[in-house]
Amino acid sequence: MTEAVYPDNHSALLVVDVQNDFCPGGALAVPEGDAVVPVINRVAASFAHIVITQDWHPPRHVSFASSHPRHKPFEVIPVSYGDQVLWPDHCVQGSDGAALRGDLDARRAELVIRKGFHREIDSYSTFFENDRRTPTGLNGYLRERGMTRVFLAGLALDFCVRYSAEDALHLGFSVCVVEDACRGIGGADALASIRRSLVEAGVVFLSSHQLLRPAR
Ligand code: VGL
Ligand code: ZN
Repeated sequence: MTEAVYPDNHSALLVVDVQNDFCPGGALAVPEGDAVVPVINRVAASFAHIVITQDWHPPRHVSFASSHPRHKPFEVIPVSYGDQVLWPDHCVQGSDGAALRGDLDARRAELVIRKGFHREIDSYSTFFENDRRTPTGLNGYLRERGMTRVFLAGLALDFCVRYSAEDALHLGFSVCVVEDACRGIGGADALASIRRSLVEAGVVFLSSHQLLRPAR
């Protein structure tokens, strides 16, 4: 039995991109993406601080294959800040696909942070856009409110969750991934290798069942 983890008052749950387009039936569906919702709803009770992120692209966004004639979704092309995977159009601002899942209990979230709204820059991480320079403001928010530890949950494990975890580590947060509250786009082998590299970097993977509820 692995040990219990107690999210204290300086811990935040980051609920990453639990949006219709990343769930089955959506434009960029993550396999079993909807399965994270009941887990997140349950673990949210363990946290005094909950922040939700939303992928929020304008039409004709640079990450959309449809913005690049002759290219197809899932191809990789060079853009100003490096390689960019091209995706089907997804999470277009104001669309149903961009909405948070209706069954996600967002009532106690203290902040909803949107990312990917600059047409020329994609943003996987909830801390920095893909140019690795443009901040989303989340670091400042968490710091100013005394947060030192982040717990990540949501979609997709191999993109937004992964880059958020790496940035959070570099920014000096202690970082946990609630593994059963995440799903990825890639296959099992790709996900296992990402997990290994994150663990090596210092990210703690834990199960939702290890999270204790604080006495508040
Ligand atoms: C994401 C691909 C494109 C994510 C967002 O939330 O992981 N992945 N946009
Ligand atoms: Zn996106």
